[in-house]
Amino acid sequence: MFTKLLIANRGEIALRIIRACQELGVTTVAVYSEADARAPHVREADEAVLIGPPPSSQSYLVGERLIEVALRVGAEAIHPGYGFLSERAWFARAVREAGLAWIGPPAEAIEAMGSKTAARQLAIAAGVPVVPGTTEAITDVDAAIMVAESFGFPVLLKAAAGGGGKGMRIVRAAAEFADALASAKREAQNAFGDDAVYIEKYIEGPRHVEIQVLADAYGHVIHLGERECSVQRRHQKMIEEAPSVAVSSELRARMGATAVAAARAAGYVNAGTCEFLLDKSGAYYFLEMNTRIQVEHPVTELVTGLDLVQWQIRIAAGEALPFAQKEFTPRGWAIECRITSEDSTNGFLPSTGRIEYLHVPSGPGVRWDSGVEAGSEIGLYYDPMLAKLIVHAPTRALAIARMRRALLELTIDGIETSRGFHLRVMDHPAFQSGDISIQWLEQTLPELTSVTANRETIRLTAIAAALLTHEERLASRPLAAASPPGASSNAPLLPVHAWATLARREGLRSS
Ligand code: MV4
Repeated sequence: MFTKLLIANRGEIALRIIRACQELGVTTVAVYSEADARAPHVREADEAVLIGPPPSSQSYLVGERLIEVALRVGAEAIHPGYGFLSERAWFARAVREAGLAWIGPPAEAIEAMGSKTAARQLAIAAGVPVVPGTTEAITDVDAAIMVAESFGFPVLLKAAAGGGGKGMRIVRAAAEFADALASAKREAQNAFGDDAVYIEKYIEGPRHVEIQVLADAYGHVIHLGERECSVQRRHQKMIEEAPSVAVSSELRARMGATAVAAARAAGYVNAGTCEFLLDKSGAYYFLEMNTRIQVEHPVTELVTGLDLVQWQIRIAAGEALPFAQKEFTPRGWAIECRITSEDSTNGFLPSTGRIEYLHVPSGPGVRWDSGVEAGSEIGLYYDPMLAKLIVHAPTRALAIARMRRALLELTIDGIETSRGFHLRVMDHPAFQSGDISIQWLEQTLPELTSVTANRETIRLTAIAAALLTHEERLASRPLAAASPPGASSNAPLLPVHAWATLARREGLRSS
């Protein structure tokens, strides 16, 4: 095992890696930008090194500096987390060439999966089902329209260098093709510096289901079942779960074998994820492979009992996987909500400020993976995800009830967060039935985000706000039971501080 590891990341994933290292007996080195000098990951690591100004282009993305720091402090390995440099093949290669271990797959596997057309070719060669389409970039518009007509509109134009939905255009008829192609190419060029675009048949209303794989350096490749990630907004996942209501044990075995075949074909080592579209008929199509640890890895950890981040480090240190595929069947149900500093009642506008008060939920089956604490300043330099709230319970219905309970326990004061949005999703009948597709969230957003949707909440928060003012007036006196103004005479009485707590939970201040 390594004795010292450098974490080239920040926030919750840096803390997640620190926890894994502490249990493995590995010394940790954090890096941080000037904006993160007081961040929890800096304090929790054994050592921390300042790497530059707040913009990530001058700090967390400066690969050469990170390698230089790792060598200077005597680290033997670099864990990139997710985002930042985690899927840059050149960085993985530079880390290896500096004599350091890379906690991730070989640079060649990152490269192969980074090009969507190369990944499709590799998948096809391995017998992995892909969406009907081309594996070559479009060079001639008329020829491309002929191809589109051969499998029928609607088709989807995708950037070869893409991922994450950038450079994607749905084309519903031949007449729209040329304009859509021009704008897809423009967007791909701006986003990736590569304007290559190819064609896929557009699958309507599918689910996004992904399979977690683990591969060691000795040819053992296993899958750990699926995650359901259909609750997305603008290609940002909001809620993930494991398993998926749409995946039977028979389908899990088939999709799992497919993911293992794709990983083998790419020469994959370490943790990775194969993304699939699962359509209403139960057919599935490989989309791409994510060559990093993913944000949503905890739901798989909870239903398999494995520590995926520890396994990433063990695999990089040369340990062999001691498991057989048949040891894994998901146990119970896990759900994750991404708690972001976004105002869901205001178009998910990023919210900034200081976290004035934080109450973290706990109790049976609750996990809180966070990068922030009371006093943290939330700015605009980095991703708005503050924390992940993850629950585990015996069944999906119990997991939803547990998530609802945990969200009600959570209090974050000082900034707007996605907490209220997640509560409304947990309460939605379609989410509860599991009858959702990748289109569900954006179609349902108006009912999930309108403030007027819940008159009872408004009534209660107005009462609570009034009582907070009252509480301040009575600050020096003992708190007695008080009835909310305007409440009927047989309304239950609550002590003033209970209403104040309610007000805090709704993010209200006494003003
Ligand atoms: C698709 C698709 C429908 N048909 N490909 C979005 C990002 C990238 N990873 C692939 N994406 C999609 N590819 C075909 N042929 C629909 C999407 C898609 C999507 C996929 C997963 C989760 C959310 C999504 C939201 C919109 C579109």
